Amino acid sequence: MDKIRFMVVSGFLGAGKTTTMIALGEHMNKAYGKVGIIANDLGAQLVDTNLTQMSGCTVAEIASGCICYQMDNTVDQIRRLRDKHGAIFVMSDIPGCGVGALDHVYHTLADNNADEFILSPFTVIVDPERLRMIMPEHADINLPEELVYLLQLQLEEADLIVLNKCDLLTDDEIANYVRFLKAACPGIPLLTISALERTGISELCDFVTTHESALKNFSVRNNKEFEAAEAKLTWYNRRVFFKTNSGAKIDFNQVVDDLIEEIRLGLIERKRNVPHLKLFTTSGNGDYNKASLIGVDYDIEYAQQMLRDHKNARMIINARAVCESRPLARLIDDAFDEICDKYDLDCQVFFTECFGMADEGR
Ligand SMILES: Nc1nc2c(ncn2[C@@H]2O[C@H](COP(=O)(O)OP(=O)(O)OP(=O)(O)O)[C@@H](O)[C@H]2O)c(=O)[nH]1
Ligand SMILES: [Mg+2]
Repeated sequence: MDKIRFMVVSGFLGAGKTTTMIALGEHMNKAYGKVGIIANDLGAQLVDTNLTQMSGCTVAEIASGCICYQMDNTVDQIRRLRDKHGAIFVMSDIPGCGVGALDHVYHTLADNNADEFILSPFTVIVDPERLRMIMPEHADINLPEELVYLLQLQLEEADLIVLNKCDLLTDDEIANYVRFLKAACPGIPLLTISALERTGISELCDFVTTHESALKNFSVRNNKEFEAAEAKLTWYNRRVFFKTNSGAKIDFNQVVDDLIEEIRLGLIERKRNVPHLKLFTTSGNGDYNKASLIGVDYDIEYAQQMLRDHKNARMIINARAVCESRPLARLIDDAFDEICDKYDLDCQVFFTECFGMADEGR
């Protein structure tokens, strides 16, 4: 049997891992061969899985924990994508606070399954806006020092660095980021793309299908600073069903917008932040809204908005916040109350979980 290629896509919260995997998946399905995507995150009810499925890519989900700690499951999922769906290339992301998959995943596969898998470059997606934190300007983007360290660790781990969101930059700015990354990460290949506008994707495809991981020795086992960075973050996942009490159709784009603004205000009041807040809202008939906020100081970004009014909608909300878990859960509850009053909505909550990485008992 031919070997199958496997690749991990890493990168900071909101850097564009999911958008890049979708862009690459769509391109490779046409230009290279069948691709499978594993959407990996902590907890259940994930916006990214829904978004990736809407793209038409073949998707498997590994929720409830990083692939690093469930290698048997990961290998099973790769084999299933190969055997059931004919995938010749599988990529998986890891949670945006993640570091260590080179050690846990790549080295394990190289040691145990070298006859079955080719390991494509361990690819780290970088958002230029976040990069400013470690550039000479030391931009203060309202995130704690511990997360600055996390970004540095992620860069160190890379076989390939991909500077994303280049559509937001001038040519001079791109050149400046490239200069910085080449000096800060010597010897690590670098590509520039816009996952959103699909530029640089064919070059990325060529690179990851013709190169292999250098399998560097890089580990964060027993790294207390890494644990301290993870401990700053709280994960919040909720799924609800909204229904207008009057039975009238309304614009759920407005509901999403107001809900995010309420959460933003709640976080600002408490001097907290949210490196990535994601909402996926759908009427169930193909019409959907996908919104992201990558910090309280930024505008809301929409990958897609609803095209029509609806009288009900299902919503998944995922927050990866720099905020303690109980106040986060409370402020999101308050935000839901506000929008239910404003739009006269009935809101049935099916699922909520909220946990800190350092919470005892997990
Ligand atoms: N302008 C621009 N925005 C982008 C690009 N790629 C991603 N985004 C936006 O950045 C936000 C985060 O993108 P995601 O793909 O969800 O990022 P992620 O790394 O998967 O996020 P997590 O899984 O939460 O860590 C979304 O609003 C995207 O639409 C890009 O190339 N250009
Ligand atoms: Mg993602």
